[in-house]
Amino acid sequence: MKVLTMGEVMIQLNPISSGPLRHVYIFEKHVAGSEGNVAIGLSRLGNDVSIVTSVGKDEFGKNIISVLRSEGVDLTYVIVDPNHPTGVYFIQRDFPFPGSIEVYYYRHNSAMAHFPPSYVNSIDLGGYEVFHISGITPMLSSNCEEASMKLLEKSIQANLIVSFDTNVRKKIFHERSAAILKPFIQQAHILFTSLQDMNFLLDQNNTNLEIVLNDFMRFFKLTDEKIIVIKQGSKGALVVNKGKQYYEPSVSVNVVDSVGAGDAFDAAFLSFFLEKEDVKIALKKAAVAGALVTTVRGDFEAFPDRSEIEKAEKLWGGEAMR
Ligand code: KDG
Repeated sequence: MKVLTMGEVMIQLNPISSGPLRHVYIFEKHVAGSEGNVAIGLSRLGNDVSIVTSVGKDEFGKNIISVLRSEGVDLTYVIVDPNHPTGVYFIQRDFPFPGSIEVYYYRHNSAMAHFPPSYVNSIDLGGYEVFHISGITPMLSSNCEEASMKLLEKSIQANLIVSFDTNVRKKIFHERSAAILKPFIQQAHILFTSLQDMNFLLDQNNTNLEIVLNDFMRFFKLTDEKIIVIKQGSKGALVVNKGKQYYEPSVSVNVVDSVGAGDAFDAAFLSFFLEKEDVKIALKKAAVAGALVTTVRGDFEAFPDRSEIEKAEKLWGGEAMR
């Protein structure tokens, strides 16, 4: 399957200790960013993936390019911007309370934030079957909003399957986010979301998933043709399509770093669903991939290939996977 994705790939500074960042002294450097994580996951599963992104003409940009290249992601549409730096973000863990995870972005002036919308005209969609993007990209800047909207329209015109993850990130989302993301939510064939994301976009806080999903579908005028994948972290995942519901519990593992699990889930679900058109198989593989990436630091490092997913399924098998 040939997939195009668009998003910011950043350098992640991942602390090796917990607590407030002012007292963290040692960070591990990783390459991260939602759509880049999905691209790497899809590539490890044997798909041809290209990413549309922009990095700075700096050491971090070189780092990102070499990681994407070594992971087999096509770099035809990667801009190297001499005037703006590669985006960076830090993770803070277990502060102000145990279990909390907060991210601190240094990306408002990044190369990706300055992505030129006119560049989309030069993207040749010939041969691509799928376009994947998340709500993060249109929210990065007005340039990114315009560019991602143009690429969405171009993908629809070229009859690509559109995959969209709402991916709400409270630090960059705002009161206009629902309006900006509306065309993506409405035109996606496959929509990944969560209870929290739907609540945020509806500007409400309701814990009843069924009610929230109904409200969400009504608000965005979604028909039941859409494949809606609701990720619920350790509570599993639910797919709703044509009046049917499919549920898959999560796999219980020792979580070392949960950041990136949702992207791994998306990549595996997309790859297996579009290959076999079987929601149940795709959900099982996605649950395994999502769990495995949480077992080591970084967003994508532990993303499994096909044989590793099979091994994990055999090892954990049946009830042990619950
Ligand atoms: O899904 C993981 C991403 O959230 C992380 O890598 C950083 O892309 C990122 C973002 O914008 O928060």
